[in-house]
Amino acid sequence: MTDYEIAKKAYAKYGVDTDSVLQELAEVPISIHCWQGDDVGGFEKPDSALAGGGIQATGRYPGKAKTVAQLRQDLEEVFSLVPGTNRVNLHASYGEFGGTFVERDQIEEKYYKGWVSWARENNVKLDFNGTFFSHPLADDGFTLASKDEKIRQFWLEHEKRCRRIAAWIGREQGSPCILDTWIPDGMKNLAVDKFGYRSILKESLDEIFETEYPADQMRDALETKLFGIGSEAFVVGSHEFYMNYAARNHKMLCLDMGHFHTEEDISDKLSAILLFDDEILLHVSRPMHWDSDHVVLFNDKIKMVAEELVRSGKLSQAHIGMDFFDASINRIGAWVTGVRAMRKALLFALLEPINLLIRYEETGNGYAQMALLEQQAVMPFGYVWDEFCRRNGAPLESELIELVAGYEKEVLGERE
Ligand code: RNT
Ligand code: ZN
Repeated sequence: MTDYEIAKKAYAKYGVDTDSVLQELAEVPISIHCWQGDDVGGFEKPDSALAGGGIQATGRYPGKAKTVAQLRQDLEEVFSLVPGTNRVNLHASYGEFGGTFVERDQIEEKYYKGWVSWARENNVKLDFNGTFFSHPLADDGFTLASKDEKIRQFWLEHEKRCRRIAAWIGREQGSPCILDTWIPDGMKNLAVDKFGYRSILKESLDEIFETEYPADQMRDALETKLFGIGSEAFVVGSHEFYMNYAARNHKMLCLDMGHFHTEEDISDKLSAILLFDDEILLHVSRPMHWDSDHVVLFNDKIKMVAEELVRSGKLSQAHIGMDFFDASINRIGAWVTGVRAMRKALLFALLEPINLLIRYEETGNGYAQMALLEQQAVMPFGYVWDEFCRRNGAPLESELIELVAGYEKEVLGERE
């Protein structure tokens, strides 16, 4: 018997069919964020770098992608190292601007044409994000909620164009492009007119969503946040703000795992939100003490999120996007480990004997429910994961270090 056959038998004892789980898992899309490859720099200027907005990439590991071509090459390497269906999540600042500076309120479809063709060649679909940071007009901490009408108009125009571009991408690729909107708006010190700023943001959103796009072209997600560096005292787009806005306006919420109090259980929010909203976008991240955007690992928090999506039967209504950026280690390795961790968590969740667990729970057999959950950790999960990698043409866990080192030597090492 092969390792996989042993595992298949072990799970079958609990009524879980590993073959059909592997099939289902392969089809769940994970949207790979482009910004792990260049520390959220983008390509607006030759020396574009992440600035402001309360997010930070730390580290100076060599080999970062400095051109669109390099970033694509790195993403292709990532595709070869992660099993399952991938999408790619682009930020507006990653357009191909052809050597000239294009203001954010002037972006157009044509700057993303190259990405659409590249995505087609690589058999991936694209998602999109407006870029509301690393810009002088975001420097005073407000964009769509700004009391400066000129600043607000600038960002309104940016967002309207992002939605139009997302819809165009969706049409081109025959799959809805998820547009995530995260704005940094907030205050470092005491905020007095909170109601005023939130009213302005609501007004801006209402204006933005006046234009409707078909759901098979693009869908909007609004990303909530607790605080950022420089917005410790007040964030306009808080969880409550967007949760209400999304539910009343049929928009999606984006829950970033780093955007809550560190002890909050993100997984517990899903059933409450998905009961009222049709869909959700996740930004899967690993906050360490704060919204630090560490590489996602196969840990309890991520397993709990995956379990909740599977147990609730809402997996297909969740759009899974990754959001982390670590500049202190090999960036390809960081990407690969994070995306594979998410995929592993989904596999772990799909392998649970859910019906049996529910039966124990319903019949008041709390101990059996607990013991069966505990048993999941010692089931031959690794054999099933290896088989998934094999079936999807990706390397095994044990092969990764060498492959990432090889790419570093051959490709990253050649970049100055
Ligand atoms: C910031 C948000 C946002 C960004 C990306 C780059 O706190 O998480 O999603 O990380 O847009
Ligand atoms: Zn995020």
